Amino acid sequence: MTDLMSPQSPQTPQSPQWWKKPDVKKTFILWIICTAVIGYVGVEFHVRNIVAPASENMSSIISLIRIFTWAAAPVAGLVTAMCIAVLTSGRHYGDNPPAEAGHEIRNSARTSAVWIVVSGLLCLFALIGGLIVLQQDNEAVLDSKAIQVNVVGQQWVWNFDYSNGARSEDLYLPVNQPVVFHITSKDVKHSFWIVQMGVKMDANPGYTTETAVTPNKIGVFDVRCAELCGLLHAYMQTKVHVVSQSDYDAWLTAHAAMEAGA
Ligand SMILES: [Cu+2]
Repeated sequence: MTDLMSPQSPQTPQSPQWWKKPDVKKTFILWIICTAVIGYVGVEFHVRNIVAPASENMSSIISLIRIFTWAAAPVAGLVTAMCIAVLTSGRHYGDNPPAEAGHEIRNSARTSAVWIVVSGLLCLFALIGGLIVLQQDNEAVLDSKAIQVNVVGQQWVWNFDYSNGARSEDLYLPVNQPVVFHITSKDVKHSFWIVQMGVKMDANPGYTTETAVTPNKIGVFDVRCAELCGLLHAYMQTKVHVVSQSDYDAWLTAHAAMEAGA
């Protein structure tokens, strides 16, 4: 175990093994406590304040945030525990080094290797978990039966065009039907965001981006712009009405007739 110590400060035979040292024990106990507190607070106060999901995508995103919060908690917990341990013990005043210096781990190849491998695995876990959830959004883009809606952002409104000619500044969608959004902008960059459905996609001038979702709850939800786009960006919002298939059909027919008559 002496390889975890600095080569310049070999242990005397009387020294306890490193994990038996009081400051290591203290840090370990603080680590457990900090991890539990950070994980609990992160999940309870952050994840539970996220809006109620109105699509499978949003449910997956919330689960993912919960898992990531607990995966990150031991890392944040260890850093916090070490800070508390260092600030509360072994404080030294004066010009000379403290008598018991020699706990440094920076020269330990094993500690560095463990930390690099653990960090790498956590990053890989976050990447793969994120990609799996993102992929769920994109599956509906390939669904040939999906409803197609053109979304146009401009300072500072959203416009929605349907394939039968209906147009609206409010979005209407039937429940449990996949929808593909073809998103663009007339002026500057915007970001099309359906808060409760986990949909957020850039709206770029001269370019069409696509994303998809299947709303799974009847109700009225929020559409916002998520990209600072000018003076009234904060007011660039509207509603999405998720309704039954028959209500949707009636709305769509009526709005197409209105446009044809206009
Ligand atoms: Cu905006």
